[in-house]
Amino acid sequence: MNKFPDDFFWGASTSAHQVEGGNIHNDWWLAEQSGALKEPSGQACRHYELFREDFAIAKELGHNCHRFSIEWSRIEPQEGKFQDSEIQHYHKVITELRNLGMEPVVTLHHFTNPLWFSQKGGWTKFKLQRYFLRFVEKMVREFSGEVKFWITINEPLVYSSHAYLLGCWPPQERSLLKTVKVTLNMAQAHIKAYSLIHKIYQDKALARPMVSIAANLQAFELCRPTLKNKLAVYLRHKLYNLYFIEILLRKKTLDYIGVNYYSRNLVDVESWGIVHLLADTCKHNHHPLRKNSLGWDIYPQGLYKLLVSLKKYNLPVFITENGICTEDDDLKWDYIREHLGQVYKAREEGVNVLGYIYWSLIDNFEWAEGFAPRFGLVNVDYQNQRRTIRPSAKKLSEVSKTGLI
Ligand code: GCO
Repeated sequence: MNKFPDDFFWGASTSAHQVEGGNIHNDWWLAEQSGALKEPSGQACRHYELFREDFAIAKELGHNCHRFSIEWSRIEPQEGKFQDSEIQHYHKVITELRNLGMEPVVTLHHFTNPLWFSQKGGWTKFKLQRYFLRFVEKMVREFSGEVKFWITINEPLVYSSHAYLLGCWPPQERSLLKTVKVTLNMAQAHIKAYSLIHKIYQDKALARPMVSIAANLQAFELCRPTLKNKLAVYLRHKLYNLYFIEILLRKKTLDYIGVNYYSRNLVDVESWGIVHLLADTCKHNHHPLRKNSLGWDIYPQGLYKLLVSLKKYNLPVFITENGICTEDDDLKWDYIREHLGQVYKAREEGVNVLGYIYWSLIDNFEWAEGFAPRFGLVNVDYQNQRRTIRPSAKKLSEVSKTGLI
């Protein structure tokens, strides 16, 4: 049997809008009310009230860390009007985690924006970054004594492409120019936030924090070994996986690399055009794999390959998300076990992986897909908000408690 080190982090993740319920002051809520999305988030998992119960479950499962996000639109529902009661709420959240012996990993932007911010133009406008930075400064001054691990922005490229290129998330636009602007503005915002966060810790004579983003990495694989496909795999890995990280690395603004990994992208390009090179995938079910309930390929080896490809940056890596939506709990356990095997293998190869955070602790609101996909370690019955721990969660908990796989 293989053993992870005793100080390895084991945990699960959530994000505010997906679990809390009642986040009425953000851009998602508005889009949900307009009927433009599959279903509204509504009360979601009522985690805002039930966080203590949910954390007690995580504790029982042997977790020693927990990732969650602070909802900016709760803290600042109107421009410049900061809500002390909401700040106090997140103090309670963090205190509860600390009391249970779980290291908080705190995300500052997880896809949602305060409505006032998005109505001014949101991330498309360079100048508006200052509002995000003001929020970051406030949060970090508030929570620096209790938090070591920060994630400034979750999956910036997923956000910019879904909201501004594919048009499936608010504000549902289709503009390449805006997509590029949003991506670069988010990179700039992270770079400034990084210095800001470090400065606050220095001023307060606190130990150095660990600051990163959560980068969505995909395994780009060849369907057929043609020249077009090889070029496409190379370009996509560079552009979608590494480009953003490398901007931040050049400015020395990553203390670790947060990795969100789910699936494979099977590259098969029809013609030489740039759009084809950047987007075409195999449509013929060549090299079939097991799939999650959203049809994403299950490809554990991809995680190993990606982790090894990050080795050259010489930074610790934190798996900040990895998970599967499925009704088949045996498949869920296979997914987790096999991915952990790949993490172990990458560690053997010298990749300094600090921890593994499963997505998600509880079933939740999967954005444009609504509540149907079941990613949770814990089943949520949305009729009565009852939580039921899945057998796969108990198996993972054995690993978390012993380190053995
Ligand atoms: C993301 C987000 C999560 C998702 C999860 C499953 O990666 O898109 O961080 O909010 O719910 O990844 O798709």
